[in-house]
Amino acid sequence: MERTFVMVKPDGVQRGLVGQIVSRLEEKGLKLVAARFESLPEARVNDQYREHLEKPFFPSLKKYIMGGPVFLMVWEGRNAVAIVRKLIGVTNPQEAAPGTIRGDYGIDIGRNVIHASDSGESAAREIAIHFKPADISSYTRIDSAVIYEY
Ligand code: IDP
Ligand code: MG
Repeated sequence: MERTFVMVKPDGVQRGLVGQIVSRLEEKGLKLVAARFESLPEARVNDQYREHLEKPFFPSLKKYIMGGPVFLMVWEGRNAVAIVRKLIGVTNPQEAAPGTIRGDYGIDIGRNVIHASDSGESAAREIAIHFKPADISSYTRIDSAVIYEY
């Protein structure tokens, strides 16, 4: 089983998409193991997006992410990192396939509704930025026996 970090960005929260997004991941069969609603402090935004610190869009990205509360989550499941990246769609919502979260809900690249880790390594790093080990629950979804073949 793998864990991934997912965040509904401020535009997604303000547009009332938290419930839809949680439902899509739940219905896929992934297991929610941690969640928190809060406004991110600057240090954690810099840490979260450290590979983009020098990019020309970073100042606007930071303003966007700090523009309101976000919904932080950890999801668990077999191949969860790759599955969630597929469910959210590519970075630019105009190119994201219909049926994906960005493809269904976004228009501009700088307002793309949701973040999800892009690798197992990023997932571990990003989860540790936002959650303590004790924040993450361990339980069995009652339907896991019919979601997984083995
Ligand atoms: P990702 O979120 O699909 O992993 P990244 O390339 O890691 O995409 O970029 C992180 C975030 O930075 C994007 O989700 C988007 O919010 C923002 N971003 C990326 N490229 C641009 C851009 O060219 N203009 C404005 N914002 C951008
Ligand atoms: Mg990224």
